[in-house]
Amino acid sequence: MQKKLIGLIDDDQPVTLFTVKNKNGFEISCMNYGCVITKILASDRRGQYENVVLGFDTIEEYGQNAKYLGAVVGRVAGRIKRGTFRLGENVYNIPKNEKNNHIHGGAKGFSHVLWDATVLEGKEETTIEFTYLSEDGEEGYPGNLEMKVTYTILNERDTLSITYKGICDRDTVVNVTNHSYFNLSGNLQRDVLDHELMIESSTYLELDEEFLPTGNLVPVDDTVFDFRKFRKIADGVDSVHPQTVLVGHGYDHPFLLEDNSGTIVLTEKESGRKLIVETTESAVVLYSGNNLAGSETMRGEQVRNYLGVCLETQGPPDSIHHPHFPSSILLTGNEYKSTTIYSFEVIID
Ligand code: G6D
Repeated sequence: MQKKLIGLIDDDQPVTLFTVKNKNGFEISCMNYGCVITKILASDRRGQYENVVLGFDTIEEYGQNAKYLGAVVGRVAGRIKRGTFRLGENVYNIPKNEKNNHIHGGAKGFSHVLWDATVLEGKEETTIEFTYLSEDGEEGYPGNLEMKVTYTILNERDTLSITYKGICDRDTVVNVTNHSYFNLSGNLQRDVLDHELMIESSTYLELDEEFLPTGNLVPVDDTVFDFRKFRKIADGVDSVHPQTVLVGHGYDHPFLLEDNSGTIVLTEKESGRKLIVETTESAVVLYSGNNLAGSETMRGEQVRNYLGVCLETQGPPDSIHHPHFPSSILLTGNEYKSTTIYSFEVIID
C-alpha cells in the first residue's frame, strides 16, 4: 500500500492518495477527499491492466467535481423533491442545489469533505477505513451521524468491497452510494455505448421532467429497460422511449432489486473485461453519462457524453416522499449498513 499527500483542496484541505495493488496487478487508488476512487486498474483478456474508471488529471478538478466522479455521495444520494421533508413531527429544509430540488447530499455532502482514514493491511486483504462525523444540522439534516466507509481489496481476487455504516443520535435519513463512472475499454479507448449490461430487475422507477421519481413502478417487459438479458447501453441512447429521451437520450433511472440480492454484470467484448456487482441494496441507479460533456478534460481528452456508466447501488431516490418505496429513514441508535462488491473478471469466450 502506498500513501502520499497529493495537495490541498480549497486551499486548506490536505488530500492523501492511497494506492493498493494486489498480487495480480489489480490496483485501486482513492483519496480521503470524498472517499473518491480515482483509478481502478483491471485486466483485459490479455492480462493488460488498464484504468476502468473516469478520473481527473488534477486535484483542483476534484475540488469542483460537479459530476461526482468516483465520490461517495450522501447523506442522501439522488434527488429530494423541493429540498424539504417531514420526519415525525419535524419538517426539515435542505439545500436546493439543483434548481428547485436537493441532490446528492447538498453543496458539500459527503463527496466534497475530508474524511479521516486508516489503513488495515492483512495477508488476505487490505482495507482503507474512512470515517466522518456529519454533525447535527449539516446540510440541514438532523442528528449527529457517524459514518464509516471501508474499501477492501482482496489480495488473491480482483475484487473491491465497499461497506457503508452509520449511526445517528436522532431519527434521520441516510442513503449512500459510490458514484464511480465505469469504462471497461481501458484508459478511455472507447465510450460505453457498446458495453453490455445485465441487471436482475423487473421494475424501474418512472421519472418526471425534473428527474424525480413519479412514484410509478414500471415493468421493464418489452422495453429497452429490460436488462434481464444482456443489452447494449446504446439501445437506450438510440431509443425513442419517452423516458430515455427525457433524461437526455440514455438512462438515468433507478431499478428495483428484488430481495436486495440483485446481481449486475457489465461487459465489454472488445477488451473482454467483465464487472460483476453484488449488493445488499434495494435499488441501483443506472446513469449512462448522458450529461457528462463539459469543459473538463481527462488524459488530455475533452469529456464527452457516454464516456462512463454509473451503477449507483442505493435505496430508491426521494423515498422520503414515497412511503411505498424501501425506506431511507434511520431511527435513533439503529445501524445503517450497506455492502456492494465489485469483482473484475474477463469474459470466457
Ligand atoms: C445528472 O441526472 C444525473 C444524475 O443522476 C447524476 O448523478 C449527476 O448528473 C452527476 O444530474
